[in-house]
Amino acid sequence: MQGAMWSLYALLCLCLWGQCSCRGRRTKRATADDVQKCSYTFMVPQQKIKGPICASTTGPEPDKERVTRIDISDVREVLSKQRREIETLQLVVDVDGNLVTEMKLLRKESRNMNSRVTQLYMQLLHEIIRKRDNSLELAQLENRVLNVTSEMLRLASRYKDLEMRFATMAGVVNNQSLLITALEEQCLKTLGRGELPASPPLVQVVPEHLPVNSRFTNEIHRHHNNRAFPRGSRMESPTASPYGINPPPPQGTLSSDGPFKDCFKVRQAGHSTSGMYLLKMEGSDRLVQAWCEHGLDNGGWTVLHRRRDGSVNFFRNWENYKKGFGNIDGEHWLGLDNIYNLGKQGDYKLLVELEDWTGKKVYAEYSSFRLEAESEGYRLRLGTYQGNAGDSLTSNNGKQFTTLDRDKDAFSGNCAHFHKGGWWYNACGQTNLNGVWYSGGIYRSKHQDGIFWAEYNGGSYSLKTVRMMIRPID
Ligand SMILES: [Ca+2]
Repeated sequence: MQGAMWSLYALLCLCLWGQCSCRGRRTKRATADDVQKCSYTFMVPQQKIKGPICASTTGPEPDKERVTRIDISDVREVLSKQRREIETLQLVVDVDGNLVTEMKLLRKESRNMNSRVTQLYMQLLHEIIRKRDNSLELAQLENRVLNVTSEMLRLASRYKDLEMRFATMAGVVNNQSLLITALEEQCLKTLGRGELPASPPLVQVVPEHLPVNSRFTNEIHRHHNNRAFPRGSRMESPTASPYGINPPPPQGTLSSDGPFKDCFKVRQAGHSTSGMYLLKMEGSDRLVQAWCEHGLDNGGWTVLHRRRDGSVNFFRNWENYKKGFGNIDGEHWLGLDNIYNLGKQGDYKLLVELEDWTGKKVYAEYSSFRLEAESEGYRLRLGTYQGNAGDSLTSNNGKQFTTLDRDKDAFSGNCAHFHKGGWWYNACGQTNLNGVWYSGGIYRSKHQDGIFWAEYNGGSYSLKTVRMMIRPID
């Protein structure tokens, strides 16, 4: 069946092809030699033919212009060959394109490499320069090390010399210490004393009731030995006295009247204002400034001594205590000579006014008061006591005045040295009103050198203010 179909198919194709070629020849022959009978050659399959069959009687004639299968096959072969060549050429072109791209990449990479090489070269140069600089710096450091080493050697040499000198000096000091010790022993033997003087006995009087508002402090507000006086202070020099014949102008109020015999005469003259007045005692040609207290007990009190703020140094020598020192309107000491001259004029009584750190004031009054002459060491002569402060001064009655440079007390040593003042010391006594002004009341010191009145608060309580003043006996 299938073979029959293929035979029919081939016949149809040949028939169609024959018509076309016949028609083409017929067209050409119609123009050349008019009519020429068309002949066809059919290849009849072996199957049974059921339709008309056209058969050529003359057979095909060779046509030189006719394209044969062979030609087509040749052309196709040529085309195929050319196609293969084209494909080959295309492959070659593609390969060349790849090579060009690769070349471009290689050139780019080459440029990058050149740039990188240049950079590395610059880095290398920089490194070389830096190393050269480091070498210079290293050389400088080596020089400095050498210099320092040299200096160290020199200092070591000097240190060694100093050590030798120190050893020599230490030997000298040791010899001097031995010599000083021997001299001290020799001095003590010469003076007939086998040992240094002991401290005076402490005042044992201890009050039952201390002031409740006392500030318990060890602070030395203004110590006599080391305090510095401010510039412009009216503090007098240790040997100067403000109570000479021609005293300097006073700093406070000074009456133009006078001079007076004493402050009681000032009061009698009608002056009722406390302040500085000019006095001139009988038997003396010296004018003396003094503070007259008229606000206490009808006034007329001549102030001999005043402490109130520690502004004046009371650790002074004999000459100072004789002539007086300090500020009349502040802390001062009127002077032993002036006190002596005052007492010579009549019968005076003494009032001692004490104030503690609570503001409480007490007093001790003595019915009579006078001093003996300088030749007697300004010996103290007191009457009987009355008052509310307690009697701490009677133990000093009949005693000469003692200063650091004139020891007249009953103690083996110098009471002025221990109590840091000047006073009619006994051995050494119950009072020290010219001692160190301590702030706050209770003070601590190796020796009792504060301003104390033993019957009032004891020897370890330094009073805040103190005044000693005299007035004729009523
Ligand atoms: Ca003595």
